[in-house]
Amino acid sequence: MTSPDAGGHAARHERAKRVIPGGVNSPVRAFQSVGGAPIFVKSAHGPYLVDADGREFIDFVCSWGPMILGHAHPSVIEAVTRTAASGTSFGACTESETELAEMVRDCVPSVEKVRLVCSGTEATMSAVRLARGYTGREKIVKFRGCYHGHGDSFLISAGSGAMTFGNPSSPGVTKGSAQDTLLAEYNDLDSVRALFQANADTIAAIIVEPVAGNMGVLVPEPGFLQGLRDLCDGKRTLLIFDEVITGFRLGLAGAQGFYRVTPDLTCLGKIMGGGLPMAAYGGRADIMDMLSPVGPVYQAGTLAGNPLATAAGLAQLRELRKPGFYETLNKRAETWEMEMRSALAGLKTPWCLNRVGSLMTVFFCAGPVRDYESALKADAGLYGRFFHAMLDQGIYLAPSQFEAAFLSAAHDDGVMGRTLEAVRRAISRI
Ligand code: HOZ
Repeated sequence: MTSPDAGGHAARHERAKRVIPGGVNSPVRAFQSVGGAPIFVKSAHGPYLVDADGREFIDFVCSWGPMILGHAHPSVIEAVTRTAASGTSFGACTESETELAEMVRDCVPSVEKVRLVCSGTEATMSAVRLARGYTGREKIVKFRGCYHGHGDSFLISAGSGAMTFGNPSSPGVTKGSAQDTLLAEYNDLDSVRALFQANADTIAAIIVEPVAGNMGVLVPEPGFLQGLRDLCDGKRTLLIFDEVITGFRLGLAGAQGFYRVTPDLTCLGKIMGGGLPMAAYGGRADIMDMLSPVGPVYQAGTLAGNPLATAAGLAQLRELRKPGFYETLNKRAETWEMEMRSALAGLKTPWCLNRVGSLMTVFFCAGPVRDYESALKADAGLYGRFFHAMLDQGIYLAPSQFEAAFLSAAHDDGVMGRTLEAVRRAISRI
């Protein structure tokens, strides 16, 4: 099945493919696992994307998370345009960087010091290098199906596009990198314990998405995150929370506030940049002060703390700090889940819905979906048919089974009502 205006997008995609590998600058955009040509976006406002033919879609991708206020929020746009008029990059210090760092520290209690970078990938790569420098150890533990960006250490049994396209471990990653990454199973503390037993005193860090968001949404089972904390304690192993998705999404203090587990280092991105390239990693001051120029662990960036991204991030975080923001968003997400469950009740084949806060995935398989293996049981072909049945009705979902749906503050009752009607029609067709 293809969307009605696939012709125009197919031509645009063909043109893009002649100069860009696969016609995309990030693989999950390519629609490869759902079929058809990707839509080309011209603009966006509130909960809507507008494609190059002028067709409007309700957007549940929200740029993969950053657009928690909806697209083109007036405060963010005003901050960016005002700042741009004074120059777009200085490669020198600005007070707004300090202000954003202070805001992150004030919101996320485990963060005493923070370094601003430009992408989630940069944040996770740098956090792992810092953990290695701090501990003097080389190995890290990651979980199968978790995705921490495209750094070499992480493209081993990775989620997101790597999982979607069936290349969870990428060629080009050296054997050396691969052997320093130890693989555990999400929600399985015994698998982590076994790695600690077999690799005593060599593990620099455990890195985990506290709520897995890149093999679809997986909920951490009670005791899992605290169990990781306990395993690290006393072993001089650092616990790194990759909160690139959950940071400022589940609340101002992210998943660590939601589940009350304190990591040593935290990686942030997406929401904290208001849709511009901005990310960060931070944590205990004694660890962060190992970074150059204070300490010997090197990490740098010409555009790090860029004034436009900093202004967008500050503007967005100020909105999120207004009283009641998360209560309203999470309440709406709760209603969304209930209504989705009732709409999906008409589906003849098994399904399983996972939600934490305003992140949700419907897996087309019997539940529970709690780890990589159970996520892989989802019927990606059926998801593809559902995706296109929704796209035909003007609803844009993630073009892969193994991603999250994101709700924004702009997804009001009217928008959600239209979406649920579309879900009912879609499941009668697939
Ligand atoms: N799941 C990915 C980020 N968390 C999707 C974005 C991308 O790879 O382009």
